Amino acid sequence: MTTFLIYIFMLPFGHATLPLVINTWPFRDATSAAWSVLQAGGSVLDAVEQGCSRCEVDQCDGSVGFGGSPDENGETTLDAMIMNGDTMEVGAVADLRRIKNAIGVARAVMQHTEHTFLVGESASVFAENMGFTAEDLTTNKSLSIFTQWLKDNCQPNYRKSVLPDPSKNCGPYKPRAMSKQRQRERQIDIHAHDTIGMIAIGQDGHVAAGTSTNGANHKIPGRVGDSPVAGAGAYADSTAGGAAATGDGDVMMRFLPSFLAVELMRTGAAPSSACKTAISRIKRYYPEFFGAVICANTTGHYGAACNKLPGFSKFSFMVSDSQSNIPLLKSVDCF
Ligand code: SD4
Repeated sequence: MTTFLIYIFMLPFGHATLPLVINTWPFRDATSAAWSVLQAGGSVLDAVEQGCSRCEVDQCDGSVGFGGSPDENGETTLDAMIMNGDTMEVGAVADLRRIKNAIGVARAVMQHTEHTFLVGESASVFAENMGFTAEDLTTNKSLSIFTQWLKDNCQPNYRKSVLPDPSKNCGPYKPRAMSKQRQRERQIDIHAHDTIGMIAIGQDGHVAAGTSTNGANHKIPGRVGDSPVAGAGAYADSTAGGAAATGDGDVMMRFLPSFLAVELMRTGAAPSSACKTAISRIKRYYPEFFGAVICANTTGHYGAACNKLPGFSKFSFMVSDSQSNIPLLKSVDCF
């Protein structure tokens, strides 16, 4: 009995049962959609695709998918990726225009090309040729975010070392000498969720992971974040586990946190500690970065970690496994 109790207390965050679906933020319907696919005998890739697609249709929390994060021109563009942890195949798209189902296009890149990553207008043409519907991704909401931003003299924005002073003026901008530049605080909205990252692990240990996002409000046209980059936004390896990240992708992608977390789980680290180490690595250089990582290993243990900031002390994520059979909201204290 004592040994049993000790064992229970030693268990890392989360019980270990397979299959498992875990995703960033409280996007319950996305978890449900992925779980239903697994329950119906579908593959983990289908689960991740369907789960993330739900957010692309429903605009989870009003923030993922079309009608969000208008860029400096007011346009919404999408980034997405999907990874098969059995074969290590990846399909990804970035700066995708006019197509709502970005993760569907990422899956098409994986299944119908020898490539990994398509971007921009050409990715949209590829999608249209593959039968995806072209639609306007602008909504009244994204239009009003954009209009307000113009009224606010294009604040906040991502420019630096340019003229006119980007902290007071709209563009067009020209480069200015680096020496005169004062590092401005990064303007990240920690309440905008923008991104779904999901991991699905089958009964047989097959791991898949994926992401879908509209990126960052007022991004510079052409900007690609971490979400569609394998090892940054998500990573899957059926010999170790899966991970997915959310937050300030411009910073996070420099550290490949999802890859790092999976590699740590391979060496035996518990998922929560793998996630923590991935966050710590970024924190060392960017103590104020906004971000979180979810991790799951092939035995069905899972965990998450986030960087504590004023206004961001807990990170919420969703889990579905055979113990609960319905999506459960979990949260972790940031550190
Ligand atoms: C990006 N990582 O494009 C995404 C944004 C995000 O919560 O995750 N927001 O930088």
